[in-house]
Amino acid sequence: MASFKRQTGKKYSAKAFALFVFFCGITCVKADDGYRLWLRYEQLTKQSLTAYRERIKSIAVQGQSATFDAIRRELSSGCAGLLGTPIVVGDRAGASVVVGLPQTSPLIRKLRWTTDLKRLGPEGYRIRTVKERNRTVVVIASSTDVGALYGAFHFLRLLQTETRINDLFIDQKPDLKLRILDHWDNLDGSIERGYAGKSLWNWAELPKHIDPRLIDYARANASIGVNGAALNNVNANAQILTPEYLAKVAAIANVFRPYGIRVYLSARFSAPIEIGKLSTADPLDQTVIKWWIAKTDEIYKLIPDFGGFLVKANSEGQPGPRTYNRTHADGANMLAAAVAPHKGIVIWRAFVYDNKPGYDRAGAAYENLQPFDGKFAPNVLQVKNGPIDFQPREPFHPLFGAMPKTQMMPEFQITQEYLGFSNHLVFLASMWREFLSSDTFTAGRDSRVAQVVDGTLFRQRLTGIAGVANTGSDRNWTGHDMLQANWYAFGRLAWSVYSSPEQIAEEWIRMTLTHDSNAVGKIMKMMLGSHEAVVDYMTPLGLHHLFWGGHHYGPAPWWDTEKRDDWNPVYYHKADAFGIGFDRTKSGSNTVSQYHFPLREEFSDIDRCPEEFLLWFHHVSWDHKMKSGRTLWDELALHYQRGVDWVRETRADWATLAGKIDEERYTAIGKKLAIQERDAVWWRDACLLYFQTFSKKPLPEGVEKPAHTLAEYKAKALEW
Ligand code: GCW
Repeated sequence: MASFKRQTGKKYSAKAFALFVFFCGITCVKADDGYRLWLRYEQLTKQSLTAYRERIKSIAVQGQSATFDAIRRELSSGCAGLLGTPIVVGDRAGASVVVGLPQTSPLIRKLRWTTDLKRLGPEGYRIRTVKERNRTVVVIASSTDVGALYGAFHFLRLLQTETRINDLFIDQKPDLKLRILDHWDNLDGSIERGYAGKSLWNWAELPKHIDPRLIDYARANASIGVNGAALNNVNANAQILTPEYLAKVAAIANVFRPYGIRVYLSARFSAPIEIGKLSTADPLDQTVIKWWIAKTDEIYKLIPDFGGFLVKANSEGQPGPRTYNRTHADGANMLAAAVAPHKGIVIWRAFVYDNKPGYDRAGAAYENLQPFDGKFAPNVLQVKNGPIDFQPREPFHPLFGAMPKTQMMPEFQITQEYLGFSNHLVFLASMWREFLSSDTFTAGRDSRVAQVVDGTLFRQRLTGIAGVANTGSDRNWTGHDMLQANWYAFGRLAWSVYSSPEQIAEEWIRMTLTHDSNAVGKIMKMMLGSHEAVVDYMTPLGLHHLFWGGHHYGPAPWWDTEKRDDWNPVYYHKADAFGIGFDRTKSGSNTVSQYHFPLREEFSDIDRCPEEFLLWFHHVSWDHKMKSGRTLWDELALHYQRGVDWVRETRADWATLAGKIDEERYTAIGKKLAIQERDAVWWRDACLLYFQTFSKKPLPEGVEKPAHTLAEYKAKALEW
């Protein structure tokens, strides 16, 4: 009889070993390094297995293309894994799941869905349970290969989340056309504001060697509907546009194509000088215009479905049309003309803020761009969600709702430059939901940002959204296992701008972490409370930009040494003996006027301004009476404490999940939560000690005594 030996030398029978393995399968959860993201395809729980095995006996994927091959691979590995038994995936009629297009599948043709599928657009799909000659068949249909791929991923998601598939009746199409990840990846492999390792693009080895990881990146994106990737940093290096690099970019595009992902490139405005040897990059200069046309043609020869250019111009030292006394519209339109014959687009960033004495950075993008409403060729203006810069909480950017004749797409930051890098658990869907649900009042009540963005309000043709990626070469992609949820949430919200953070969180947890309902509930609570908590312990009540200069990790509200005022926290909080906050009303910078009536009036009125934005719009006395009846000072201190308390409770909740999640990720997430607690305490203490030098008031009851002195917090940055 076969036997295996333990170190003790004692012998055990194979039967005992089998039993041991069996019980392990029940009681402990297999180690997981997080690489598979939400596409783990681990065997499901017993209840759903029986039903699914009954329903899914064989799968027919009817279509021939690289995309259909991808569908076959995904359904075969997905279903085999989830159902714990190999499933035949072929193209034969009679299968219990059929995937295809009217032109590739006799069954789908017979169902006469062609018109409906057209209506769902090139990326839409239909999933239905239909009766076919006394059999029940799940049909996944689309008018395009990529639509079918999205449908296949949707079907897998239903299984992964253990949803009933007996009577499916699903029609889906994306709310937005462009769903793009912006990578701030440099050509040397580093990532600006990246906290999960190096770039996923291995430029040195490309185009010869294709890292198989690129396929997994594409799969993950396709599974959530992301259909574009801007590969390089917006602080761009013109080298990316040289033939040498374009060949590498083309190799990446070839990997992404079957998954419906187009590549975009950040274009450096001065490229005609740097790599074209011209003496100018003036957008109205004929040689410059010709250079961009030739360059664009060259790109499209290599990459026929190239998405287009993303441009950061005249911002933070980047070159742009203003360098030549031309307008943003001049610059954007020149590039748009070059890509137009190829159906490419130009995404022009609105992150522009010149530093003039006495100005308010929050109003700068509006001042620079709003006057050009209607003057942009069919470009897309990419606007950050808030008027400053990806702060833990900002009011929505006033440009949404102020440029009805311009196509606009929001830019989110999935990577957490100002939210604790890849150390802090912050589920960003809550923040994005808040932004999308904000009412701009631009065409009366209920003119929500989401309606501006999805084109229902101003009928823009090109709709979209971008997110600065949080991915990198770390084995688990995002540094912190839980932050994979933000990549996931970005895609899901981009597909469906009205979906709820609750639904997204639950889906993601069930697909990624556990099916145990009790554990799912606890983790949802953590995720859904996390954004408010980070705002509490970093920048409550409308405070913003209190970050240590340069890296933006820990607090430094005292920071006052940057050459530009608006890079210094003191510029933003303006704490003094009277109070704290930035007056953006008429008595101050008046940038509140960039919002519409009656929101403008509400924000302007210290008594009606939502407290979460109080110090964003007002300079408020320390003694100001808050809604709670407490003074501003006490309330501020209690918010900081509340943020710390939340992290502690979350750690305690996490401790109860031992055994529910595999050991590897359970431990890794636990370690990150410990860092988050250390940091939350540090934020609270550093900020309160510093603000106390102005308020001169004691900490209210319930707020812990700081662990160190202000001098100690000032002496050394919080390390990550
Ligand atoms: O948030 C700021 C970052 C810069 C970034 C810039 C931008 C890519 O600190 O690192 O540059 O925004 O969005 O252009």
